[in-house]
Order: sequence, then C-alpha cells, then structure tokens
Amino acid sequence: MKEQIAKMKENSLKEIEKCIDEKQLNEVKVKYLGKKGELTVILRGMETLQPEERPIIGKLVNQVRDELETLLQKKENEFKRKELEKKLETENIDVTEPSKKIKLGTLHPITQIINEVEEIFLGMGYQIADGPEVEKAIYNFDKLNTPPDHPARDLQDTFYITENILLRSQTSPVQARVMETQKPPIKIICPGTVYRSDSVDATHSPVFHQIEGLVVDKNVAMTDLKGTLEMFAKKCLGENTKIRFRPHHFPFTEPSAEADVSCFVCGGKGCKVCKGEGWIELLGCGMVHPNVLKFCGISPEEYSGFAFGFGVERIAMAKFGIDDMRLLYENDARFLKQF
Ligand code: 2U9
Repeated sequence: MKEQIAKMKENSLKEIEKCIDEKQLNEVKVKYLGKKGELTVILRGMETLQPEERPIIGKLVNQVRDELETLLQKKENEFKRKELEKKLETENIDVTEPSKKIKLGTLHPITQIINEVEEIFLGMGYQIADGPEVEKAIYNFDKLNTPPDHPARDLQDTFYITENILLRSQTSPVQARVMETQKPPIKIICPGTVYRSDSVDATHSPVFHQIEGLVVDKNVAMTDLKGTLEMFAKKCLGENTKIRFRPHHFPFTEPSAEADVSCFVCGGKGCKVCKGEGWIELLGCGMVHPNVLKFCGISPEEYSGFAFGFGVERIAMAKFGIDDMRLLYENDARFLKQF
C-alpha cells in the first residue's frame, strides 16, 4: 500500500505541475481529493489492513493530502495573480473619455410657477414665509375673522384632525403667525400646499397649492395693492397685460376684490383660453380687515395692510395651456417633460 500511495503522490504532483489554468487544477483536485478521488479510495481500503499498520498508513495518507492541498493552493494563487496582472495590463481606463449622460428631469410645472412668482416678489423687496400644514383652527379661521359658524369651517369643506386641529385650507395662517411675531413693516409671500375636502375633477383637487401675499405698514392703501398686482401681472404674464378689479367678499379683507387679467393668448379679443371673454380670473385680494390686524396683535389705528391670494394650479394651467388639473398630479413623464 505504501508503494501505491507513493506512486499516486508522484503522479499527482506531476499533474499539478503540468496544469496551465484553474480549470485543469480543479480537475486534478477532484481526481485525487474528490469524493471518489484516488486518495479517498485508498483511505477506504484501509479497512483491509492489519490493525498495527493502520496508524502508519493513515499518517502517510494525511501527509500526502496536506502536501497535495498546499501545492494546489499555491498553484491556484499563482493563476489568480497572473490573471490579475494580465487584467491590469490590458484594462487601462481612459479618464479623458466623456462620461455617461445622466438623464436629468425638469422642475414640475407647479414648482416652476412658484419659483417664478417668488423671484418677482423677491425683486419687489418681499420675504418668503413658511408655516405648518397641520394647523390650529384658531390660525386657519378665527384670527382671519372667520367665526365658528362660517360655512368655510364646515366639516364637509375642511379636513379636521381633531376639533381644533386641521389641515390648513389656505396659507393665510402663515401670515397670521408672522404678524403675531414680527413688527411691521411686513412684506411677505407664502407659497405652500393647502387642503380642501373637494372631489377630484378637471378643475379641483383636495390637495393644491396657493401663494398668498401680505403687506402691513403705516399708510398702506388700496392704490398700493392695485399697483403691486398690476406690476406682478405684467412681470408674470407679459408687459402688455392689463388688470381689472371687481368687488367681492372675503371675511379677512375689507374691501375685497377679485382681479382679472387681459387674456395673454388673444390679448383681450376673445379666444378659447379666455372662453371668449378677453379676461381671465387671476386672484382674490383686499385690504386686511381691521379685526384680523387686531386678532394678530397689530393696532388697526396705527397700521393698515393689503393681502392677496391665488391658486398655483390655475396659473400653471393657464400659462402652460393645460386643460385638466389631474395631469399635474399623475407624474407621467411624457406629460411633464413638455414644460
Ligand atoms: C391675512 C389676511 C388676509 C389672503 C387672500 C384671497 C384674497 C383669495 C383664494 C384665491 C383662490 C385662494 O387659491 S384660492 O382658493 N384667495 O382670494 N386670499 S385675500 O388674505 C389674507 C391672508 C392673510 C393675515
């Protein structure tokens, strides 16, 4: 048996030395050390030996196996190193090659309008104010001169979280909070998401965006409001845009008005966009109600102010010629990449 082991050792060492790649090496490994390998067969044959011979042969087999394993490992390392060297030689990276183009998206039309409006008002010396979307009813309604029995406070129209906490239905509570914490002069716009319990259709969504503005100072008059909004309309919709004011009612402003702009598509002649009217409704506005000033800690005897508000979706739809509000929320890239 000793001779058989010695022969096997000699053969296997020769075969390992002859291997030229990992594949061949693996084959030799299986041939000698595998489940049905030669060395394994020899081990099984030990049962036929005399008991005193067994430890001697066992030791010898273990020595041979260790030797084979060491040599196999050495060879394998050698092949791996050579392969790496070859790779490093051939795969050189050209760092001057242009990189892969990253497909950049575009800003959502709503974001584009908000950015544009912010730029216009920043240019007129306004600051941008922000506040919570989960709001106290006192800031969303009471301080804005909207008493508990007002229809806007109906459970059908506003999303209540508790009796006194709700999802803001307008960004006006932001202005109320600013008035409470800052002394006039105040010149702010408040863009943000607002929530109303409306069913989804082509012109309504329970989640939409508003931009509201507020100016409070000494001697602020209706003429300041009109001049500011005329300037805004021209900058936002084109220098030839005209603006007109119609009386309206809001609880938080007195007097109140709605403002229309001459149609930026037909210039006022009448077309599909303005539905033949020549005018498009743009926003609501008015002089801040004295009660609102008082409720927010500002003396109406000393100060006055104006405010305005509009829906961002409406402006985006008019400016980009979008006829269904739902398109703005579906996030279909084929739609969005047009703007
Ligand atoms: C304070 C005082 C007054 C904000 C104003 C409007 C008129 C208005 C709506 C138009 C369409 C919002 O998107 S919409 O539903 N807004 O018409 N908003 S005056 O007046 C304020 C705000 C805050 C403290």
